Amino acid sequence: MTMHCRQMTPALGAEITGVDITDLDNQTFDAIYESFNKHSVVVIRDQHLTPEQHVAFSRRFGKLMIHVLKDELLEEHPEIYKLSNVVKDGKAQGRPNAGQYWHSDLTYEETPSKGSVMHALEVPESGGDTMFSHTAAAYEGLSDAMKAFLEEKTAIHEFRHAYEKFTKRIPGTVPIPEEAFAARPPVEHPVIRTHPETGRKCLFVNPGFTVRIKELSFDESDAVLEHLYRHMTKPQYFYRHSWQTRDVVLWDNRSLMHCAVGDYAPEQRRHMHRTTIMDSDAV
Ligand SMILES: O=C(O)CCC(=O)C(=O)O
Repeated sequence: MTMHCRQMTPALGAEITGVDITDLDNQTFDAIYESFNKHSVVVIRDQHLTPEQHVAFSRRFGKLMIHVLKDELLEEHPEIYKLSNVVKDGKAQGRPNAGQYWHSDLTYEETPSKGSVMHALEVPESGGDTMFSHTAAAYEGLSDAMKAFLEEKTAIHEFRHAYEKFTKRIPGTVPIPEEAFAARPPVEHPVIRTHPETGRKCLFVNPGFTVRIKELSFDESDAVLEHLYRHMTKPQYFYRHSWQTRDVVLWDNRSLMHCAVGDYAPEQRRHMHRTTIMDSDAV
């Protein structure tokens, strides 16, 4: 098999074909890793993975994180977070409507995430895409005055924020237990982070988990964040992924935000498994 890599947009995204990620030599893995750093979203088509193989591939990128929502983890492999609208024998097979707001995974953790690896097991006939926006390209598109203003600013992130602001408004949302919120108190991260592998500066705020910019008043923080979010979601920083069954999509949480599109009919099954890699450079 020969690996082929096709860039999707100038800012982000690459599609890789001709690989079997269950059987990768080091050289091919290094080429995928390089593509992950360079393009931030890497789509690898037609992968038939067991949960063990999904976890083993993800571990090649770093230590894996365990999601705080314990009920949504795969029983035998708690590194896998299940996102699903499938109900079997009256039991939900994962968290429905997850991530339907702009965010980067797990920025509410003390040590945030390097990247995520999602395997599509069932996808709707149409809809259920995931949108990605590039936070380094967006940073580079700011004026020098705004870049200077944001330097040394700190943002507060909290898991509860996304639920209060977005998720609980979705009809049929499954409530999140108070213990999960209590287990993830607010944390602080710089508003601008330097990507440890590319050296590019990235905006590290997102509508889902960023509560406010600490050094500003509440009103000022709301205005600055609203401006940044409008800027970060401009089409030139954007790639929209239309899922095919058996896609594996690898995305960089240091240089991206993403948003799941909740536009599919409830009878259209969408069943995904996700692992999340820790950013050990941030420890
Ligand atoms: O289901 C998706 O498309 C993305 C879900 C999501 O936002 C996440 O895994 O964080």
